[in-house]
Amino acid sequence: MKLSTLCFCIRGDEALLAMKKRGFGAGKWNGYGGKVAEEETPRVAAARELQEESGLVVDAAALEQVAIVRFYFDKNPVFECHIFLTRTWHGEPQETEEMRPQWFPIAQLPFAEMWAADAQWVPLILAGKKLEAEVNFNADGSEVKNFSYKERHYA
Ligand code: 6OG
Repeated sequence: MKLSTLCFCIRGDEALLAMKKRGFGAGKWNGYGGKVAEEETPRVAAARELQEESGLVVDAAALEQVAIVRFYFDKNPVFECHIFLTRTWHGEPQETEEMRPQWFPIAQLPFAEMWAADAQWVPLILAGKKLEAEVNFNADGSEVKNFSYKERHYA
């Protein structure tokens, strides 16, 4: 599976999402993230991706790991995604070539324009749960066939 990251910035009762303008998941709102490079930990990659795609500067040590989600497409393992939250950063989110940022009330996230499984696991982590989850989509990722999770702790 390809190791990847997602990071959600939280400001009071709002979460920062970004519209992916190109590449995998284009046209969807998502947290910030990307692939973990060879020499990196997921935590360091999450901080780097957030900075590259939004301009926000965050100390990797300040990121709180809240989940690992494994994404399968038609039962083929594709992404193992390490998911972080942060409530502290420096700067204001900027639009980049890849991402257009927008704050959303946590109670009104745009699930119709997000990955189909997000409605299942994103509310759990934004409610403070920590989990390990598996999602099996159909082949093109438009439907969730199976979703399961267990709660766990992260260091
Ligand atoms: P780049 O191509 O941007 O890395 N990602 C997913 N995010 C959600 N919410 N659901 C999924 O279900 C996802 N699959 C991948 C991980 C891809 C980015 O997209 C995320 C990375 O942040 C299928 O380098």
